[in-house]
Formats: sequence, C-alpha cells, structure tokens
Amino acid sequence: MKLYTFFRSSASYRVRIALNLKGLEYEQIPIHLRRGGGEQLSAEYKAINPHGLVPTLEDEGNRLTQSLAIIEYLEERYPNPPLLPSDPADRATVRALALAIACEIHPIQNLRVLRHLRSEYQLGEEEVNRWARYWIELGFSALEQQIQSLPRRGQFCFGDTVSLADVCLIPQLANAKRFGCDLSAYPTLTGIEVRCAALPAFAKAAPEAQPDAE
Ligand SMILES: N[C@@H](CCC(=O)N[C@@H](CS)C(=O)NCC(=O)O)C(=O)O
Repeated sequence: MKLYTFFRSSASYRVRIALNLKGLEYEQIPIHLRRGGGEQLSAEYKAINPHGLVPTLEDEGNRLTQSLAIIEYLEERYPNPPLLPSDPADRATVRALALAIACEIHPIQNLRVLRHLRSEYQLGEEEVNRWARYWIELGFSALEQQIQSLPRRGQFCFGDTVSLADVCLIPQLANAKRFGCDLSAYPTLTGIEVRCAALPAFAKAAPEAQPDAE
C-alpha cells in the first residue's frame, strides 16, 4: 500500500491512524504542501489526484482519494478491528461525529482556503488565524456538548472503543493547537485526546513522528 501524505495534513493523519489501528503496512510518499508553492498542485501529483489534495491511497491497483472514503474502504476490506459499531444507529452517530469534523470544520480552515483569504482579500496572518480559530471553536463547542450528552459516554468519542470519530478528532485537535485555539473549554475532547495519545496507533501517526516531519 502507498499513501501520498504530508506530515502536518490532518486528512492524511486520519488515514495514518486508521492504517495503524488495522495493523496495515504502508509506504509513505511525501507531498510537501508548501514547498515550491505546493507539490500537491504539480501536474505530476494532479495526474494522481486531480483535486490537488492529500491523502491518496493506492492499494492493489486501486487509487483512492478522500480520507473518509479511504477509511471506509479499509473498514470494508480489512474489517478488524472495526472502526464503526455494529448497530445502525450507533454507526450513524459515529459517522455524524466524524463528518462534523471532516465536512463542517476542516474544509474552511484548509490551507487553500486560508491562502485565498490572504491573496484575494488581503487578510493578514493574525486575521487568517482568527478565521481558522472561529470555525474550529464553533465546531468544537457543538462536539463537546454532543459527545458529553451521548448515552454511550465513555473513554473515547463513542463509548469505550476507538472509532472513526476519534480518528477524525485527534488530527483536528492538532490543527486547533497550531492556530492557537484555547482548548480549556473542551475538557471532554482533550480528555479523549490524552487517552488516544497513549495508544501506539495514534502515537505512530502523529505529525512529529513522520519521516517528512520538519
Ligand atoms: N476532504 C478531504 C480533504 C483533503 C485536504 O483538504 N487535504 C489538505 C491537507 S489536510 C490538502 O491537501 N491541502 C492542500 C491545499 O489546500 O492546497 C479528505 O478528507 O481527504
């Protein structure tokens, strides 16, 4: 398996965690998102992923994009350990937590959006960071409340088993710290982070543990 990845990319981080949780070996192909204006925008990489985004996973002749589609593929192809619960309503809840991060929070603080704010609207560094913090904190407030009030409250986002929701939450918390969010308002989320960080699959996937880390 080959993963096109960037150490600091939170979408790549999700896939690295999932691969590690499932005990799958993979080769990393680093795509530097800043060097030379961004290697993700090169014709060579766009021939692999026309969206110019990481991650991309290659497995058995399949070329897959979109981190959640990749993780659902891994879940179906390599079901153990499962990252989704068996009950349909529980699965929908876990997916909803994951999508709240992957669809509502992450896309509006993504590199290309922030670049556009700088180049097109002349926002300065502090304003851009404030933008990112605003959307992350809005999403985190809702997630904190949602997870706290789940009937299946436990050690992780959903009960006592690691799921797709944790796989999305931990990388988003890393982004939040980079933008200087005050995380003290989210004790449930940061408690889950501490417990995930103690698991080798998460530790091995962390940005600072990657071969392309700076
Ligand atoms: N929804 C996509 C998001 C992918 C994405 O936004 N990747 C970011 C890194 S986390 C990226 O490649 N950004 C490059 C850019 O903005 O130019 C997924 O989940 O895979």
